[in-house]
Formats: sequence, C-alpha cells, structure tokens
Amino acid sequence: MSKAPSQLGVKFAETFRTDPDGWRLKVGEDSHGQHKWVYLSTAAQREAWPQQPVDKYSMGLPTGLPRQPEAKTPMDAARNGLRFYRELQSEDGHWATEYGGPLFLTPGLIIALEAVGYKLQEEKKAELKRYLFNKLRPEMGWGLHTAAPPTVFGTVMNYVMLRLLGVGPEDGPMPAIRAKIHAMGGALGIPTWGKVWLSILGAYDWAGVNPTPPELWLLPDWVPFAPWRWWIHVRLVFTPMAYLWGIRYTMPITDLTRQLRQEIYTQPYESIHWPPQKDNINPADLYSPHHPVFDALNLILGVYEKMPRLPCLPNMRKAGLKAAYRQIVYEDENTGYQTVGPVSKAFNMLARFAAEGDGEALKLHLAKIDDFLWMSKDGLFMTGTNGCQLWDISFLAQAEVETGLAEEGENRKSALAMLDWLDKCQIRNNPKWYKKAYRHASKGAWPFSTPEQSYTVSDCTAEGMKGVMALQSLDFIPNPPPVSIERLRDAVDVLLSMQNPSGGFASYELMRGSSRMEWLNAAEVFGNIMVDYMYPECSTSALSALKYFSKIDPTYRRTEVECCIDGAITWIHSVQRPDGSWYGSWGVCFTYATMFALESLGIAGESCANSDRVRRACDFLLSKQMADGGWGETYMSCVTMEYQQHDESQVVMTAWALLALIYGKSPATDAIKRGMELIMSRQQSDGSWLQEDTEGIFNKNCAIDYPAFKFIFCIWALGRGSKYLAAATS
Ligand code: LAN
Repeated sequence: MSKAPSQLGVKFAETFRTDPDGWRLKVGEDSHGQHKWVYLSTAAQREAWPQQPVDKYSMGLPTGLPRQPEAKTPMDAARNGLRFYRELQSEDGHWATEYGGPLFLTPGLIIALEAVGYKLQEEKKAELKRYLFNKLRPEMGWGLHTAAPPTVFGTVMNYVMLRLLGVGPEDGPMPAIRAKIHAMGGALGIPTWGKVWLSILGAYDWAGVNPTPPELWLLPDWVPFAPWRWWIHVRLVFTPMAYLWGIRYTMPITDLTRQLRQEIYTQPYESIHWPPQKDNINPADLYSPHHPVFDALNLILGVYEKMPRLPCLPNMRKAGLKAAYRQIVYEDENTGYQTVGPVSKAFNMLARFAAEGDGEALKLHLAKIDDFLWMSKDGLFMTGTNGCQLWDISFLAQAEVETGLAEEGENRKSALAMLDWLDKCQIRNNPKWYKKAYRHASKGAWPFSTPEQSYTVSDCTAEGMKGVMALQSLDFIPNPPPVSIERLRDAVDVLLSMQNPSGGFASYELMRGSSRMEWLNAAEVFGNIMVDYMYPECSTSALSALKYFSKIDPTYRRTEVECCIDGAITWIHSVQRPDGSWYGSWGVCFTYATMFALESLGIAGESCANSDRVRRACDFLLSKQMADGGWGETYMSCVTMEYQQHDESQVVMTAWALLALIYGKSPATDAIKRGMELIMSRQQSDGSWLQEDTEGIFNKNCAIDYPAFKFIFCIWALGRGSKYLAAATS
C-alpha cells in the first residue's frame, strides 16, 4: 500500500468522487470468475440490484457487518475472521479482491483507448482520476508502484494519462507535478516502455527508441535467444511492441498531443535530437542497466535499420511483422482477448486496431477491458491481472480445512461453494493455438485468475489442486466428489511436465533458455525477466501437491512422482542462503519464501529436531521477530536482496513466519504464542484485519498488493498455531 500520499493530491482527488451508491461488482457474467464493476445511474436500477457487502468493503464504505463476540482464544479469533470474510464471498463461491500496486498499467490502457477512439464512461474516467490523485506522493509524482518514490516513468505516464482523461495543465496539483517532471530532467529519460507508449501517442519520436525488430520471430527455434524461449510476459509484451515499432505506429496528432509535447520536456520539442535518447534512462528509474551485449546488438541493429531494403532480397521486415502479428492473434484467441496480462492487453488491442481497424478484433478486445478495472476505496485502476481469484481461494480452502473451520456447520455451505468454484476453474483443454503459440500444456491446470485467461501456472495448478484435495477430504462433500481422480491425474501430468532438469519449478513454463538472456533485458525497471527462473515458492507448491496426491492415488506415475518430489527438495536445498533463509520472488520476501521452503522440508521429514537446515531457517526467522511479537519486512528486501526490516510489524508477515515455524516444528512455542497474540491484537471488532503494507512483488522491483492475504494467512496461522501449541504442551 502507498506511503502517506500528498495532502494536496488527496484533496483534489475528492473533486472527482462519483456517487458510491452507484457501483456494483458483477461476477461471472461472461465467464467463470470474471469481475466487472458497473455504475448504475438511476435509483430504480440501484434498488433492483442492491449493493452487497463486498461492493461496500471494496470501496471502503461501512459494511454494516456485525461485531463478533470477543475472541478469548486464537481459534475464536480465526473463527471471527472467517465469519467476517465469509460475508464477502461472491455468489459463485470465490472471493473478488482488489489487485493493485503497479502504476504503469492504467496509462498504457488509456493511451490505447485514445488511439482506438473509445470513450470510457464518465464515471469511470472520474474515478480513474480520483485514484491517481489519491496515490500522488508528497514529492508530487508517482513511482513504479504505489509504495515507491517518484520516477520519470511513473510520473510522466500518469501525468499524460490524466491529461488524456481531461485534466487541464493548470488544474490542482498538475503544475507541481509538471515541475517534478522537469526537475527529474523531463520525459527524455523515461525508460523504454514509456518511450514506446509516448511514441504511439506522438509525444516522443520513434527515432529515440532502441530497435525492437519483429524479425526476431523469424529466428529458428534452435537459436538460444529466440523469443519463444523468453519469459512469457516479456515475450508477449515484446511481440505487439515489436509490431507497433515495426510499422512505427503513431496515432493522429491532436492539439492535446501538441500541448503534451511542450509540457513534459525541458526544451522545445522541435529542438530534441532523438537518436541519443535511446539509452537515456533516468537514474531514478534504472534498476537493470543495459548490458554491453545489448548495447552492441543495438549498434548492429541500428546499421541493419539503415541498410537499403533491396528488392531482390526477401523483405524481412514484412515477414517479421507477419510472424509477430500471427502470434498476437494466437494470443488473443487463446485467452478470450484478455491476453496474459495488462501490458500485453493494451498493446495487443492497439496492434489489432492498427492492422484491422475498427473491426471484430477490436470489439472483442474492448469487451474485455472491464475485467481489468477495479473500483477501490481510492478510485478506479487497472489491475495486475484480471484478478487473483484462484490464488486466494486455493489458500483459503486449505486454511479452512487445516484449521478445522471448514467442518463447522456455519461454514459448510460456503465450503461447498468454494469447491464448486474450484471445480469449474480447472482448465480442461490445451489452448486452441497450442504448439503454434509455443504454449505449455494446460489440460488439467489451474490458472492464477480465471480459466478463460487460460494460462497454466505451476504453483497455481498445485495450490488449486491442494485446495480441491483438501475440500474433497471433508465428509460432507458429495460422493463421488466433483473433481474426479482422472482430473487430478491431468493436473499431475501438467506438474510433472513442468519440472526442470535441476529439480526446480519455474512459473508458467519450463526454463526455456539460459539466464544469460538477461543480457538482452530491455526493460530497465525490472530485474530477472528474460527467462522463466526456478523459484522455491513454485517448487514447494508443486512438490507438496504431488505429495498429497500420492496419498490419495499412490499408484499413478508413482516412480516419476517420487523422483519429482526428491528432485524438487534437492533444488530447494541448493538455494538456501548462508543465513538460513530463502529469497522470495513473488511475496515479501525472505519471510514468504522461507515459509514455502520449510513446508517442503517438512514434507521431506526435516524439522528442527533432525535438520540443521531447518534449525538455521527457524533461527533466521526468530532473529527477525520484533519486540511486539510480530514480523515485518518491506518490499525493499526483494529489491536489494537483503532483509529490510519494516518499522512496524505486519500481520501477514507475522502469519507467514508463524506457519514457517510450525512447518519446521520449532520448539520456540513462546515466540509462536507472541506472534499469535500480535495478530489477535490487530483484529477489529467485526473480525476483520486492516490493510497494512504491501505483501507482493514481481520482477524484483515492483510491489503488488494481495489484500486477501491478511484474512487467509491470519486465519490459517491462528488456527494451525493453536493446534500446534496445544500439541506441544500436551
Ligand atoms: C503474477 C502474480 C501471481 C504470481 C504467482 C502465482 C504468485 C507466482 O508464484 C508465479 C508468477 C505469478 C503468476 C505472476 C507473474 C507476473 C505477474 C502476472 C504477477 C506478479 C501479477 C502481475 C505480473 C505481470 C507481469 C504484470 C505486468 C507487468 C509486466 C512486466 C508485463
């Protein structure tokens, strides 16, 4: 979550507030688990469709949910937490949650919508403005994400977006924001992705962007750096970007573009010499400087760009554009026009428009915009994916079963609805364009968000499967259970196919190339993005799912399952740090990954009683416990790769640390008790917990919030903790 915002921004934000009574979250209208916020303008519409607690909660309005009886024990507190959270369950069985943090997503969408000539509803425009002003930092700018200090990328992109949404250059804090842009040297130093967006808008020149040749899609598959080997998000952002660069797409210049050209630079636009700007990246933005190999490649590509295209030779640009465009179409059709994420969503939409105009593809893209727009207490913004539906519900299912709460009468209906949702979320087929789009198999997988988005993720498949197996172990579940053993076997097939030779699991695919590909990292603001790396988090999820499955169906691919588990454990051993911890790539940070790793080691039979590794990991965590009994790490741990202590303990990290100590069978029962007391002390009278600092991360440098975690992991840690303490003292 953001640090204290600018008071000026917050005050100005209020001028854009729409009537909160008008907003409703529609779930699953076009596809399973889909989210869409709609604004109802008439009293009759509002009366016919009353606001639900989840609508109110998401917008920070009083939910009217009752006070819970005072919790005398940790188990009472867990129960109270679930009582509150259960009220936010959607009618289809899952929990719809805000998924924000990054601040570079919405501007791309708004530029793309401007280019295709789409008019957003006025209320949505107003709320988009409200959000941004609410997130304005006291330094009068925005960073890469809401918790970070201002950068050129964050500030310029969002300033431009506000101007496109109709905010005048002299309105409210706009002059101060412009001054901040100028103080940072102006938009010339914007990182490459920003240069591309501004070139599309006509407020920067393509001559100042490093070559992004679509011809790379013509490389044979065996080439070690061919695009099919890149991490899925990079490949699917690169592809439409290369297409748009290849045709040097720029939307028609308007008066507003002409004004922007004068507003965001420190010199007259006409006087800018563009070519040297290609590598001009503001130091405040820079996380991964260009590698000399990348610089050399750009020199060669620069020469190639200038070479005359001889009519007797095949037109490589044309062929490259065709190949890249084919991939764009495959991606759209594989994902119901959502694409893998929000950046590719906006770029693909624009590429389709550039090639096909105002046709069917654009219509289908526009129909999937609302899936990415979330209405929060601060306003509307574009989410990190089209939600984190599967991720949240899978953990909650396990938490409820492991704590025994799922079996309690009051939770049974909700648990059945969860299982139904998980059942419908499993992906039943491989993608339409499977091999041609270089996709990993998805038959049997669970995705991160919704099945329509269609992407296999190793740990989502595993946690989805664990959630199903946990719920299906309950005795009130229909017989036969909804997810058959054959379908669990499909999931096992997917997981087994995702193990890398060294034993670890990456995120969406196998690791398809060498980490040296990082030399070609062109997105200066992120680290470790070029290939899909192996992670202790993903590896733990995969091996634990296989372990639990082997208890249900011990014969299926038995030797392979056993070897896979052993291999994954060995890999996790290999990445333990000398201080006993593991580095986390998707959550903050050492606390998160150490929780996963200790779950794995626990499965391998390692505990404080018999394993030096586990003892070192538990000692590491215990050394980080704060005076109030809690744990707190900042996202800067992920950025710097060293533990960064938060000023205040955080309930989510406290819950992770407690679960880690429990997995490791730590004898430090007093420390565990104090951690549980801290979580209890932060619980509100209605059973909820307040949002604290950001919990998630990606690409080393961008924080992303997981607001459901405060419920899920607090309930889980309190419930499991009370069982653990009871067993330890009996
Ligand atoms: C996510 C969110 C979930 C996350 C986990 C499942 C937690 C992880 O274990 C595997 C990777 C995954 C699926 C993941 C990958 C990168 C995502 C999709 C995100 C962090 C959410 C947003 C992010 C995406 C790349 C944002 C768009 C930005 C770009 C740089 C393209």
